[in-house]
Amino acid sequence: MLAERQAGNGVGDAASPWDVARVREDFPVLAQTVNGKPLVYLDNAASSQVPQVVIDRGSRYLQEEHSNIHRGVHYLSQRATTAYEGAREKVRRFINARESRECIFVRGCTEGINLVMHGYGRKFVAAGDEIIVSAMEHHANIVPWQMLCEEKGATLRVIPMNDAGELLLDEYEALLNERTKLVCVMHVSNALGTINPIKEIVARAHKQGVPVLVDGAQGAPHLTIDVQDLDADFYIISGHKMFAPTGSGVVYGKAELLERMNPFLGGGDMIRTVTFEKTTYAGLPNKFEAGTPAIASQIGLGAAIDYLNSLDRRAAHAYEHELLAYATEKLTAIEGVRIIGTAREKVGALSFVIEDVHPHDVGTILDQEGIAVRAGHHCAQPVMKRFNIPATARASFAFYNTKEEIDTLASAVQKVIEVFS
Ligand code: C6P
Repeated sequence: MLAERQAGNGVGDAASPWDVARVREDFPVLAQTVNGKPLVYLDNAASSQVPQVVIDRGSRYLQEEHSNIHRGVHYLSQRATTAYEGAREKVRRFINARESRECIFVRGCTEGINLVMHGYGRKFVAAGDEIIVSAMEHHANIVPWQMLCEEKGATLRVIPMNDAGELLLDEYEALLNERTKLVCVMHVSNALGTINPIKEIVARAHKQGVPVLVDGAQGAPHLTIDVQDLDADFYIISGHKMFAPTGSGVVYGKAELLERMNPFLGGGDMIRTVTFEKTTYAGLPNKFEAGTPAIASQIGLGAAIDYLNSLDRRAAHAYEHELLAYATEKLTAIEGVRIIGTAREKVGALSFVIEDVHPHDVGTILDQEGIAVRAGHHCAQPVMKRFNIPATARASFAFYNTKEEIDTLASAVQKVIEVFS
């Protein structure tokens, strides 16, 4: 049941009213027509939209502050550095990390997971070791670990899931052993919408002394994240899925782990001293931020966090749950539609297939109606294989979507069925 929420999953229970019409005014992109119809943007799991305040913050940086950080004594460089480091502190508070140096800026979740693979995995994983991932992972949380296993002669183990798209925790427990070096699990599934019981997953791994990486790409936009409460060792975020520009993202890592890791990229700004004989590295977080970073994007992420903090986030989360429940009810009622992913704990994404219609055709017809959904395997091919389907159509929601938009989606899905019948 969507209403039955697990303790510690970060979903709000607030019942305070959500003024969606007001919130929509913050997102200029939503007020347009596509193919002559009002845009219905239901592809938020791929990239969410950006509010005007974030756009304005990016413009102000480019108009008044654009400069390189950490390098100049001049006025602009200092302003840019202050804004960039200010964004890091905003991230720290947003996820409740102990220290801002535990928040490493990266371009997104894919880069973040690769950073941990190179920095932690290549140093601490050896032949015969095991890494555990789950059956519902995005390719970004499979492929880097597979590459590492191939390089080191280690083995990838997979936590299976049931037909609803829920991980089997007893099977997970049975996979943990003295060879396990890392557990890598997503917080929320982009393909199924499942909210995984991360606190429990972390606790079971820690009992065996195994660190846990959480792919938070779909968790951070919909749940309240407290990395200390979850006790996650790494928590990875993509900014463009939480109302910030592309090119922004974060690797949270516990300081003691980050300090023991190797750097990822080598170059400027991540060093203390360089000679041809030897380089010594800077402290956290600079050790992991070689070269000029995406300054404008990360400042934008800081502005997106300010924006989120200006909202009643418990009400936003509750409203998103309401949308998902409403959409589930509407689509389930249509004959020929099957929902893929029926976990008790879900947020954000609703995947579905229509009998005898390829999801790409669904996506194309919906687009003609001005509705943006994603059709495909969602970079989760093993999930498609598990459910024995080539692909799904996926509607994914944000707090600016409306029940009227879901009605439009349901009518368009009905139309698709008529076209193909
Ligand atoms: N999922 C989707 O439409 P990047 O692309 O690096 O910002 O994020 C990768 C990523 C990692 N983990 C999860 C759970 C994700 O959902 C994504 C991105 C998008 O579902 C694009 S494939």
